Amino acid sequence: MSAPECRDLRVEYARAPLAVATDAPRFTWTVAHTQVAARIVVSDAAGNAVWDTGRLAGAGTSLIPYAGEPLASNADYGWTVESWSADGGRATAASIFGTALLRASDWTAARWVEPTQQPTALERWSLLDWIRGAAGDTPPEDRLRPVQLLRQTVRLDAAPLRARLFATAEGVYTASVNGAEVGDEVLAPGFDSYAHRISVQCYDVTDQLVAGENVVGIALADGWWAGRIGITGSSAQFGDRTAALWQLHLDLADGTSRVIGSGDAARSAPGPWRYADLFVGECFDARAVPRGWDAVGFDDAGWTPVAVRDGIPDRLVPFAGEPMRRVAELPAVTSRETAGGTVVDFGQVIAGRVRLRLTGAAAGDRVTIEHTETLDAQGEWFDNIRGINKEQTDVYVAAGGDEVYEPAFTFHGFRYARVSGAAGFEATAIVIASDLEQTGTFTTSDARLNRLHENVVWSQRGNFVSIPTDCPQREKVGWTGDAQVFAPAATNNAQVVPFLSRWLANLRADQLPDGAVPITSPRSPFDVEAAASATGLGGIEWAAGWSDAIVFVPWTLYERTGDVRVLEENVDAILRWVDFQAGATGDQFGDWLTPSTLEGLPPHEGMAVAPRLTGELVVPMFRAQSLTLAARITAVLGRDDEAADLARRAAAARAAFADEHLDEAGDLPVQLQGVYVLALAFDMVPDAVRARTAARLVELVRARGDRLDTGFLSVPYLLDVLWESGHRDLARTLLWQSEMPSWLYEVDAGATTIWESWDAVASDGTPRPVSLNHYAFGCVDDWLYRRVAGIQAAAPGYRAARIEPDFDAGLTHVSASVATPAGRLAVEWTREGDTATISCTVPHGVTATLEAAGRSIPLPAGQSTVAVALAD
Ligand code: RAM
Repeated sequence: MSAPECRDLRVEYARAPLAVATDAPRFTWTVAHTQVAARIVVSDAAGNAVWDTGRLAGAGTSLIPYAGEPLASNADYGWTVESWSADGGRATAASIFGTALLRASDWTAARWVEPTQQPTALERWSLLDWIRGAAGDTPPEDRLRPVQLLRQTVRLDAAPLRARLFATAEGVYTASVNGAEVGDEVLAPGFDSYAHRISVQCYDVTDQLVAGENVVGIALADGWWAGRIGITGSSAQFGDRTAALWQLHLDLADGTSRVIGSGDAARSAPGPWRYADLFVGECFDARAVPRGWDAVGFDDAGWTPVAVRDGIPDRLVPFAGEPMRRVAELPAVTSRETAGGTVVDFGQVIAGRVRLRLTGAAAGDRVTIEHTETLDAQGEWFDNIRGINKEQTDVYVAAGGDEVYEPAFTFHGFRYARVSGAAGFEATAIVIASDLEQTGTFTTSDARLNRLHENVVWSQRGNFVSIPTDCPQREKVGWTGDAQVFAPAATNNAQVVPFLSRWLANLRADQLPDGAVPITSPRSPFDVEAAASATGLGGIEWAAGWSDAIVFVPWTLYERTGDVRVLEENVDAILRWVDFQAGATGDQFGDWLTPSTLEGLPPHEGMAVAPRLTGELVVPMFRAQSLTLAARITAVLGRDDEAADLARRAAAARAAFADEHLDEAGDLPVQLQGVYVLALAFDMVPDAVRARTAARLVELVRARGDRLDTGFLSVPYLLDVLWESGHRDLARTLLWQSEMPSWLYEVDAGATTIWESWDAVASDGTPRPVSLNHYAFGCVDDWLYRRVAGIQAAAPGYRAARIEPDFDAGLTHVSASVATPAGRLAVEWTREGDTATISCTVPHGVTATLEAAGRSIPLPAGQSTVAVALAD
């Protein structure tokens, strides 16, 4: 027995966070012993205890909510945990955390400042315009506007002991103090439903401030606020002018504190970016950098005063979760001269941008960087992302000499870049993502399966970019359906709770007064108007399987992490949604992109077929399943009467569905795999005919040559439904299938991410102009962890785990792990002939059972190895 030990102390999932966004943060640690009691003490900066739980017998180790004296805003705290083991041992550990500006009343000094600016030109397009490929031909420099710089001098009598800068913008910004950028975030403040909430960043600037004059500098671009965003590339969806807001909190040596804010002392001027847009790209003119603009001593006499807005809106919220950062760098793998420029291959489809190290540039050289995810079958340049304002092109105008350029206010989806106009250069791809802790691991004896998993991880990284998006190039939109189907897989690969919780806060803010939950979030006022004035797919405001994200995502997070607060935060929105859903009808996306429904038709006609065929069936199925999950959620929250009522309503919804849509043999009116999959997965089929319905699904799979024909909504359940109805071999066949449509077809075709369409690249290498980075179909990754490796949460947050590997998966070796709230749970199994050897690492606090060869074997905490003989 190892000595008792507490490790990995966290507050709101983060280690020693600078500024937690809540006044009731939760405390988590892991133990190397069986904990029987624990005590938490939180102390303020003066060392006074503000919370002492005393010794709590039976305390958990995960997400213990603060319940002490009210926490102050912008304060630092220390905390210690003591943990007692069963044999009387004791371990203790300590950590720290700080708080954000938690209350509206904290904004005492700052005012919104608007640089002098021409508003962003209004470019408004409909979905129909997009489909028709409509676009103006005015080049970006003639219709986009420059990034604005703001500078404000701050005079201090003495350097502070502690200083925090709280900042945000309507737009995207970088902030600096005395010429040095603060923090390492990119594209702050991130994307929120700005009409309802704008996130505020907190930076530690203690070491950057000096006695005397200091300068706070801000560079401010259109971003999601005013830029051309979404599928249609329409501009100014939240506003047509950018603005910034910041407040500096200083603690001084004499024991006093000072708060200084943005205001009319600020001055502005256009910066060296001729334009900067998240989709179009940016143009940076290095000759136009006003040297020293963000430092003391710069003469800003030529700069203009700013417009100062009174009143701080209550939409300000402290940023919660992980900011976007540069999370990796990829060197060029190959580079080739072509007529259009040098084509550089980074070997991996990513979201990010290219950093160029230029050599021998002459002043005024115009260097262009274009981006694409694939080349054509001949290896020539091919733009896979098209449409209005989808240029994905950055331009650098050199100052002359050896220079380094990395775009600041844009990111693109690409694997290849084409660079032209440079005398000499070295290119590096900079991967941009929300900087989530990467947690799960999964490798096997099969290289193709490993690549499939890696592709999912890359698509997760490439689409967890401030919000969960559908794709990082064409849309960058928070499609609720995509997040819904992918959430379970996402939980294995990264710590997603803070990230998805923040997105859910946006989704709740976007819920309509009648309870309808929109199909995308953050949703701009423009989105709302556009949907209201369109018909058909463009007019959809809510959709089965999309809007249900408000129920499914919190439930998934709870199942995988045991985080009850996610349920508490969302339950009201969930109940409003299921009430709305009770009688709702309307156009649907249905089992979106079902392969067979797209065959032989032009894409935009084909896309409308699955909605037409399956729309009417998915509505009642998601209605029933959301009621069931809502019943479970209210039960967890101890709202038993509501839970009973919801369960009754769910049963009635299922009975009505069976009456209306199932014939006596258990067949559905539409002969597509997806509706059968959903009917079985959501328990829409009475037990008496269930086997027959499953048999029909098997027939449908066989009829497609053992290939899947499932769309967005049903893919996540396909293999599970087959497995659970006893068709395990067919589930395995589908996993290993390499004919299109299939997961391994993409791998064999050289995919490095998950594609939007199974046929995005034909077998001869011919690409279609679609996204190669859509994670929805990557939901199968959850199957790899749960069924192939066999790691299953048998109770919320893995308090109980079932380890049930598939030794017949066609593999000789699998190694996988997930981060449970109690620590890492790892499984490694090998198969040799008829013997399987399973090694498990089980954290203290997880009750794990190995299910193998018909036996249930309890696994102790710590490491253990079991060998089992496999029957034929
Ligand atoms: C597309 C998106 C997304 C999907 C919707 C219905 O535009 O790419 O993946 O959810 O349509």
